[in-house]
Amino acid sequence: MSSVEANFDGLVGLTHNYGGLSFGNLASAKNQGEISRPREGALQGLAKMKWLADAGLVQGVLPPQERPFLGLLRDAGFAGTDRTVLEQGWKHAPALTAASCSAASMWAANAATVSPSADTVDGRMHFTAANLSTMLHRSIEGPQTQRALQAAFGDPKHFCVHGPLPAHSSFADEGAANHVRLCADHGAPGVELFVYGREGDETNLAFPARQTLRSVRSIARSHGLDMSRTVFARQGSRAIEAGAFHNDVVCVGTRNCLFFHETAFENTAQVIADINKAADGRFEPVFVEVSEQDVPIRDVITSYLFNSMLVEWPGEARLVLIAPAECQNTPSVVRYCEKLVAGNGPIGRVEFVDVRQSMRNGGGPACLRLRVVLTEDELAAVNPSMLMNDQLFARLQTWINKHYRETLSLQDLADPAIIDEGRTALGDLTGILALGSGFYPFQRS
Ligand code: SUG
Repeated sequence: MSSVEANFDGLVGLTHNYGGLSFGNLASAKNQGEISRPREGALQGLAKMKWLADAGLVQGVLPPQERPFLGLLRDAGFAGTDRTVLEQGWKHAPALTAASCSAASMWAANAATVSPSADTVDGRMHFTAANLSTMLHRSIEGPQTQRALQAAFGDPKHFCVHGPLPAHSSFADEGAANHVRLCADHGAPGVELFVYGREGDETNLAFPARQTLRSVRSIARSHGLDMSRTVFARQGSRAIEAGAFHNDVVCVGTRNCLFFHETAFENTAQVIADINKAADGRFEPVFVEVSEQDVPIRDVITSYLFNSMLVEWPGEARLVLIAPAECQNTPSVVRYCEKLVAGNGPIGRVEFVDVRQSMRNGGGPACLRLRVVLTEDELAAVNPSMLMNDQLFARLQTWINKHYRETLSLQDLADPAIIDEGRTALGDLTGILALGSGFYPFQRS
């Protein structure tokens, strides 16, 4: 049966802002306190989805979460009406309250780790919602992400959605951003590559390593993966210290192609040997390694070259790299891309996409999407209201233009009006995406 690699993108949330909340993410730190443009950000993300859907790729939509998330402030002891909780939060615990307002769930590559049914022992697709336990503002996403995945992939005959791993540092998990799947064909059994920055509790780098070996081993076990086709690789400490807080900032892969920077792994030769061994007899992996000499790691981080989507474009023999527009401003990257497509390797074209609002928080085109390989039967079992088409595009465009603020400063987030503004918008979205009753916290209280 033929399978496709679908992309499910997170919609940029109503409170998209530059809080400077992600230590080790250089763009987040650099743009702290800037005024954001939520409407523009959401429309940029939507345009990317529409473009790929129009090209014939299967494209899904994941809903933003309710923000501010007053549950966090209530857990921290603030009480009273919703308005009082937010006001008191800003007055007495501003950092915590800023975290409760973050729209970071838009970066769907961090929503979950996904193992297609061709790889799992029970023949179902497995998802593990990420606990995102390293960053406070992201640690509140997991349970609602699980609900969103359940809304999209609710049929237990085909899908199994696991809850987040335990919320302890040794189980730190940031989802598919540290996971790559290589294969001969999407529907064939593949090699799953899990990348971790530390084994468990140790903290030995200047910036946090957000994924652990304990977490990825746990996920591989619960997804029922064949260990002979599973590779665990340590992320390069040089890359983490240069600002590659997720592996997908230095590496992307699809089909039989792994495209990565020379600093991506602690021991590149070992990773290549392990992947070759795991793929043996099934497919011939192709490794496209970019040297420090061609593109220095600092240019990798500013341009986000590797936070590109590597896709099979309908009708094209070679893969297409969908890179952030910022790549066009980095001479070493421009030169490299010209050389890349002029060669006869697996990548035949580079396209640039404008997701600047997200990029300024360290989220490129690949961060915004979660890849889900679907057989025809599985695709038929997905919630159809969450799949992009002309009608959904038009409805979401109208919804964004109606509800999103044009600009947002950190002070604006202290205005209690944003609570109801958000709820009204998400109430409408619940209907548009057919998310079911009691989907959002405010709909359950
Ligand atoms: O977790 N930025 C996100 C960016 C996530 C990018 N995802 C992948 N690489 N897959 C993060 O660091 C910034 C929020 C702020 O500073 O307001 C933030 O959370």
